Amino acid sequence: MTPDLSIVVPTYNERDRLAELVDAVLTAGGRAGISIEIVIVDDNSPDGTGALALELAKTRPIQVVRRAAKLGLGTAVVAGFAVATAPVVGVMDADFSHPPAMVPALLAAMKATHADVVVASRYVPGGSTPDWPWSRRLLSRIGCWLARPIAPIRDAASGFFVIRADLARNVAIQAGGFKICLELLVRGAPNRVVEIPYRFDDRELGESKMSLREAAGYLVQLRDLYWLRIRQPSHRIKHYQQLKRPN
Ligand SMILES: Nc1nc2c(ncn2[C@@H]2O[C@H](COP(=O)(O)OP(=O)(O)OP(=O)(O)O)[C@@H](O)[C@H]2O)c(=O)[nH]1
Ligand SMILES: [Mg+2]
Repeated sequence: MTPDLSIVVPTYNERDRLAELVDAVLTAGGRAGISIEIVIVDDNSPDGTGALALELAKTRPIQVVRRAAKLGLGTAVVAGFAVATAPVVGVMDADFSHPPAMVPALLAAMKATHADVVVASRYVPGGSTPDWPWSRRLLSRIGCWLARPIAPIRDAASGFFVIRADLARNVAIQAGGFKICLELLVRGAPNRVVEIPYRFDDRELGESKMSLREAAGYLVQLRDLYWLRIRQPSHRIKHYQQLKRPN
């Protein structure tokens, strides 16, 4: 039977909490009456996450994609979308930054609003990043603000979203485009996009892993996407809506 939603979880050294995450997502789906397939994409994690994922897949609706080396978050998501079987696909982190209980709400919002993409957002009213130091908040805000002219949503750098599977697969995501949501919004130009607030819970307090290299990669991605928009000015999101935090 086709699941309602395939959620891609890229993993690199996530052994400690992966089983807990999988159960939390599936339980949330069960409560909401939706069937969820989880697609774990592991990049040969040294801690054995891949083997654990295969073990979990024996008894749960999980597909496992194992890649030979750490090839990056962006390409992991694309690999997950490629094998997903549901008509709607999504992405979330494995480290509980993204609340598993929100997953059904994203799908429900998609159904209710006929959206093509629903983005869980830190930056619409009700969203937050309570554990972050001001420096990380500032950098993240600047990053999202820089994307506003090409993707008029508040949290274009979000790593937690759902999208129509056909749309996701139609977009040729560039290798460097590690902010996958932004890549899909600009290259895919979905008709209707909705944002829902959520609270981002950091796995570690304080320290940001944001490196200069990541920041430079993001600027390159932005440059490419701005260029695309200049060449195809009408290729853009038509309808945008913010929703309230689900109860
Ligand atoms: N398959 C795969 N997954 C990755 C890779 N890099 C990160 N991930 C996973 O992608 C998700 C997000 O990565 P994180 O390391 O949490 O990134 P972050 O949230 O910016 O950093 P933290 O502040 O440490 O949480 C997690 O589930 C990671 O395990 C990669 O190269 N390959
Ligand atoms: Mg994280």
